[in-house]
Amino acid sequence: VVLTFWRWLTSDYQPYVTNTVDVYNGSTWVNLWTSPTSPAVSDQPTAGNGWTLVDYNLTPYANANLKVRFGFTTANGNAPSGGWNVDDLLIENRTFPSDNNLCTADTCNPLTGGGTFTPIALTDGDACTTDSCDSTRSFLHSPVGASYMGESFSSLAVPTGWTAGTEWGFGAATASSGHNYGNPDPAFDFTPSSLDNGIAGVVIGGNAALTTHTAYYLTSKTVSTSGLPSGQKLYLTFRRWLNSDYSPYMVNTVEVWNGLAWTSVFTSGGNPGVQDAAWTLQQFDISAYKNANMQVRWGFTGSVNALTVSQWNLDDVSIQYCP
Ligand SMILES: [Ca+2]
Ligand SMILES: [Ca+2]
Repeated sequence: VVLTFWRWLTSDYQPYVTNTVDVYNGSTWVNLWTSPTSPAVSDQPTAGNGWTLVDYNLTPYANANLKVRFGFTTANGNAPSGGWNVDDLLIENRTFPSDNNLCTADTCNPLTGGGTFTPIALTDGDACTTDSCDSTRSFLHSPVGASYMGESFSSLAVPTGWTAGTEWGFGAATASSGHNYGNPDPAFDFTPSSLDNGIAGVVIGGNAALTTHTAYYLTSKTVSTSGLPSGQKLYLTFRRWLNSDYSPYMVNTVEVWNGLAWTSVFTSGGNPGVQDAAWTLQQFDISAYKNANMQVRWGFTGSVNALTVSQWNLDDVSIQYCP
């Protein structure tokens, strides 16, 4: 069973506008397609117009009351530019081409019936991991070198050895609202193929309190990295989704315990503040700080005069060496 329609869609990207195509499977709506965080959807004129032929395999959802719907959301007051146009919608019984490989995206050309099998992008953008895909479409990002610490926050509770200061917590990623600067907290974690959605963050699903304070810290467990082979590089890697006022209203830091003192590897600066709208890869060479009691901490200061912001979200923290 194949859904085919012609689409002419021009739209801002997430989180400003989210476009969806859903199918009703008899008991609930199932998402077939969600427009990306980047780039924006812009069906370009080809052959004289911008109509784009798209199709989806509905076979897994076949039922006595099948229907489809098209949706869009808006946020931050941004209106969709143009938005949806749909024509010649067709749901038909047709053999859908498949290469039986879950690591490729299968599409069908309704004009020819032929299939196109496009490998799904695997990379996580981290040169210190090898990226692979297995038959269940589980994306695996394995450290190239030895890993001293790997934390995906899947327990939704305080990981052993970690400590959370005021406003810091652990749990399932939850979209926030009510901020007046930057972007909301993410609705999903970063960890590939995880269903737990576990992250660490400052008021997960909400905004930092408007109080004046010195840094509140999230502090990792202690690991010994003194065995790092001479000449090898040691990296602190994590995913960041941070939205913050700028200095002096709010200062964000990442520090590493070098055995004697906390050493700064990141300090946020002046205007503009950090405004992440996606999980961003953060990687720091901490080879110089290897020691028997290495720790990492993330901090933020606050002010009664600060803007209302969603603040730190963290996922997939690792300390590893990458030859
Ligand atoms: Ca996670
Ligand atoms: Ca938050």
